[in-house]
Amino acid sequence: IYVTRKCSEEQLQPLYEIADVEMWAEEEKPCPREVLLEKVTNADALLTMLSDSIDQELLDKGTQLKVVANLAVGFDNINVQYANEKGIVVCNTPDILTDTTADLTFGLLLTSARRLIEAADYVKDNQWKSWAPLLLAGHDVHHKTIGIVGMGKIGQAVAKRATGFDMKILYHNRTRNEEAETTLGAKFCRFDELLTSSDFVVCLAPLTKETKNLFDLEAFKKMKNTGIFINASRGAVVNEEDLYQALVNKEIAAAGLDVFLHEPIQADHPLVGLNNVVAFPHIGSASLETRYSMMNLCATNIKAVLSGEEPKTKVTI
Ligand code: 8YV
Repeated sequence: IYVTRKCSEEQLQPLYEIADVEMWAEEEKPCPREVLLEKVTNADALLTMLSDSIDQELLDKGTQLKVVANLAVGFDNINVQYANEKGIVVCNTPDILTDTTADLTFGLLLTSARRLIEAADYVKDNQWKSWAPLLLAGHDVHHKTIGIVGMGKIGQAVAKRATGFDMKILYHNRTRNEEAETTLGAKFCRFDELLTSSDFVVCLAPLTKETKNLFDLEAFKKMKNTGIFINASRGAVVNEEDLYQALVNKEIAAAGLDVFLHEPIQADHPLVGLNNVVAFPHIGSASLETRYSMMNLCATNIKAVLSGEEPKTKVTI
């Protein structure tokens, strides 16, 4: 079993019980592609992360590969169809990260709206000399309209948090989410209607052919000038150059981003330089409790497949 990032050995214990486990141990550097291409040749299982591209070339080299367990709910880094054609099972980690990711998403929204990072830096940088009525004044969150694009489990958990702030909830999704409508009062609407009517546009849609570059300049221009864009799904749903233009030209007021097109980004990334951008290093599911559960679920899934059993959370497309 090859594990492409340093994981907790305690959480991977189920794997140590059944096979030889090898792990990429350098924390500062992701497993290089050439290493993965070599390791897959005699691996029965891979435990992978989002930045590992599990494509046709790699799957062809894995002649004894039976299972790929991704430490994520998303699986856009894996050619699932090709894996399945080859009889390789793909697993992910849904459900257990829903609330943690929703907490972070709502936190990012609050942080962006109330300028919390700027405020904390203001004190740390010893700039607080006086008080003025509009000093670090942001935007209210309560009683505003949140528009959620992608009303899956995480979207719904964000909507639930929004009810606590007495927000009006709009959503756009491939299919209607009856539960969100009946229990949370969320209102389904067209994408452009959501953009024009929301104070906060929150993207939680998975990356697919349909959602790639969904948020372009045209979309940002439809948003309110006071609107705040939050992205906690995948960087590629956004055209980053268009987002930059929209922020610089004040088409929208601010953005809170946990995800980027090419991760990790560097501090000189144009979006990071903007005062009205809060950038996080893709930490949606990064609580200790949840990351331990995710590692454990990956291990349990791999163990199940290698023992000829059905894994708990298999990806089906
Ligand atoms: C991942 C994520 O855990 O679950 C997802 O889809 O984006 C994160 O929670 C993280 O990116 C590591 O792969």
